[in-house]
Amino acid sequence: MIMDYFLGLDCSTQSLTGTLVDSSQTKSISSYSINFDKELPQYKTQNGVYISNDGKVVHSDPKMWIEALDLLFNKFVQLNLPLEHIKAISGSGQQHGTVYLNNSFESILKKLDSHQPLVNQLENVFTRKTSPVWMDSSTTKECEEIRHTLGGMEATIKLTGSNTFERFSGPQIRKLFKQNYEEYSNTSVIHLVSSFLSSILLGKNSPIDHGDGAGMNLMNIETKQWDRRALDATAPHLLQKLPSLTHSYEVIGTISPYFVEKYDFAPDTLLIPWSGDNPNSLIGIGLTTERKAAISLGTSDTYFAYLKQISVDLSAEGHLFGAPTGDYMGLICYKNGSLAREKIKDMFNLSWKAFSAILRTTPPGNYGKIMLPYFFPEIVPLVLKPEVYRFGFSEDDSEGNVRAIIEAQFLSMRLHSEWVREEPEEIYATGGASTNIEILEIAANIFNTNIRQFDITNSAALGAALRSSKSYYDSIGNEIDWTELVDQFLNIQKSVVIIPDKRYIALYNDMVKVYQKCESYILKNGEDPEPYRQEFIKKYFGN
Ligand code: ADP
Ligand code: XUL
Repeated sequence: MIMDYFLGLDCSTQSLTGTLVDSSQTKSISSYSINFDKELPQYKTQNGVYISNDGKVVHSDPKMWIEALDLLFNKFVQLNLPLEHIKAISGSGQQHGTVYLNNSFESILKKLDSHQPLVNQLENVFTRKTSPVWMDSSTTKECEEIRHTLGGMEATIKLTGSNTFERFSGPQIRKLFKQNYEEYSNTSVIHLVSSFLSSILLGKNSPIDHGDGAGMNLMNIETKQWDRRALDATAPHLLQKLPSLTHSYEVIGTISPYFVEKYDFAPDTLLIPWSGDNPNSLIGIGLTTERKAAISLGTSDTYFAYLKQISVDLSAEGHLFGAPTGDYMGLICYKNGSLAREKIKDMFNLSWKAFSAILRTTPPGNYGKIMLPYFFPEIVPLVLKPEVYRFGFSEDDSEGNVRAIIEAQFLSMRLHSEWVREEPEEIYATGGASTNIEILEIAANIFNTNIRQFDITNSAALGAALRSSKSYYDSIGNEIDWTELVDQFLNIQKSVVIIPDKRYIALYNDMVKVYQKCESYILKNGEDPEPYRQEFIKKYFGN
């Protein structure tokens, strides 16, 4: 039987995953992962990163990512996966992170020796040992400077699809240029995590796709070209240092001989540009039409939706990225996602099972106990100094804390996602925490929308595999429609629909208002939320 295999790789915050799909009649999906902390302990990362300066500076090691790539492919060989039958490969990277390389990068890639590990040969190509990643929030000054040069917030949003954000690549590049001019000028090429790993597979510099390129504050969101004004506002001679931009679905070449010789990939394996994890997830979770949305509960929590047309968030909290289909996606991102949930879980020495049991036995509304969970600096709303605020309960109240963090996360998401939320008929859930049905039940009640849980929780790797299959079939004249393609792979998965409990509609409609009062009291000197919170308690808990 002929099998058409496609590979999607996902270099996320905490792991590298490879998802292999068989696109022929049989249809199958299988996934394998390398966890950075556990399987590459020599890099000494915690949750895949290094955190310093009060949580503001967050970097990772690009050498760890390439070592993980060799490790994952070795695992594939041990498992006897049919690498020689893979027709095309694409990938996914945590967004915004940047990798700084000198002028030997491309020449070394062109003559890689398949008897040596990648990491040994690429040791000296970095002008900066570590890479700032999406959790970094140390560039407030640079954000202000770029925004000011571009004519203010609204002009910046309309030009690049987002306000300037601390973690975005442009402000990060500007920070390097200002703080370490030598490293900046020694840098010949600046890649994103996605285009960096794509280059390794390709054996030369890979382009950046429009999906991930939109997370840099450097790409014109309408023309999808590097924008001269944005480049000039960021750092000198930047155009020379950036790879070209391309559609996410373009074929960019074939796999480098290193991987053919070492792992037995076919020499004509096609490569499709890597994109960001969220654009890939858009495909993996099947959002190729409007009226559906997704929540991704990974290291970051994100809420996103496919958009046919350009639509920006002038309140400046959200982002407009390119979608792999060539259209757009709207997104908001939280830094206090899984790692904040883990903080509470670990604070009370709970397993996920015990954590979920508390969610099952505590009431919606949590007796009016409300948390603002800024364990780490937050993106939405912008909080630079991490601090956790509790209204009506203490730090040692285990039950109160467990429910409060989950309710806070989804109340905030409901509040801040309105610009991208055209009343979705259903919200699809993905990411590591989407296995947790109790968490999804709270989300369903807060959004008052059905939430669908899938058995594949890494939709970014799956999305990359599906993207590579689409480009491959298109390239051989066997065009397949995006929606038809994604539906085939959604339909073979088991999925569970969580239906909101109508008894809590009014409660959460009221609670989101109290939550908003708490947020604006702390962050914007708003009025005291206490009378509203007391009224809420009286109405729903009777004392
Ligand atoms: P990323 O892709 O950003 O590296 P993942 O999507 O793999 O992250 O998610 C990893 C996170 O999933 C872990 O940090 C962990 O907190 C969370 N997780 C795993 N299992 C559960 C569970 N049963 N309940 C809640 N969260 C979970
Ligand atoms: C999105 C964002 C995160 C990262 C890591 O803007 O910063 O979701 O892509 O997953």
